[in-house]
Amino acid sequence: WTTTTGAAGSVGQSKWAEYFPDCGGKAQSPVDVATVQTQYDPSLGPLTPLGYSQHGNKPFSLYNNGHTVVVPLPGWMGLGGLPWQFTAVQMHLHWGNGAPEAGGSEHTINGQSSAAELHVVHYNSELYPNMSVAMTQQDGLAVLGVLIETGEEANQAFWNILNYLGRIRHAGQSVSIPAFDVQSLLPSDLGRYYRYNGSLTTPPCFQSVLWTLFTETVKISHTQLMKLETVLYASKEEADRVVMQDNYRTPQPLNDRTILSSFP
Ligand code: SG4
Ligand code: ZN
Repeated sequence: WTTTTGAAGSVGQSKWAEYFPDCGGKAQSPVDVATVQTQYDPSLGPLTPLGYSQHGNKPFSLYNNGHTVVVPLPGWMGLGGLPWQFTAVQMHLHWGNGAPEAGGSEHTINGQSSAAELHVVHYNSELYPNMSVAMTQQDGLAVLGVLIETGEEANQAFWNILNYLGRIRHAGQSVSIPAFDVQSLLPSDLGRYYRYNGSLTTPPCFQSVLWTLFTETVKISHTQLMKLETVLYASKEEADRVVMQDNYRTPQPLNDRTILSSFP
């Protein structure tokens, strides 16, 4: 028996604020980027992933947390080019429902969704001792957002994750996978991006995230997208196979925020 659920499913996102007040706040994520309303900030230099390509000899792990597939990152990975030093924590993905042309990204550009979105989560290790403390602080987190589109060719870097989804079909499962170059998942141009202050896109929706959304998208093949959108279940029991789909939040009001761009 197969059912589907998603961010728009039974525990609908419109109800999040009843249980998690921050989800109803004024600086929520994701947002739509209306490009004509963004403001160029010449002080926004290129971001520099630190140690992303250095994976040592320990394997990575991959787990299904019932909402997405998560890859915890080793503590030596960080991010340069921000006002503080940030340490990588984990990366995960958001996607749609397998229908052709259906969106799956959280951020949209001029109202357009992309097929999926990769998030690399970091915490401010200069000011805070760990992720749990940092996520409650206004300047605690930095998340990189990468929009994913489909193209003709398979993206070899993404096979490092997608190849193993069949081993973590059920919520709660995890698998050890060969370590790989995390930077290979990112676009090549890390100098062109949008920047704004926002939140975690899932409850508790803490407004603690300095968001970076790269303008360059990365491409994966249709086959790769289908794998992402159909292999995982949001459920624990083999008996109820709730396909993990549409695990994205829809764009939230910008309110009085301005989205900056790193380019004119
Ligand atoms: C996903 O549910 C991740 O699984 C969560 O990570 C993550 O929470 C949450 O999204 C929100 O992150 O970049 N989309 S987001 O704003 O990183 C955190 C885990 O549960 C706190 C490990
Ligand atoms: Zn996310």
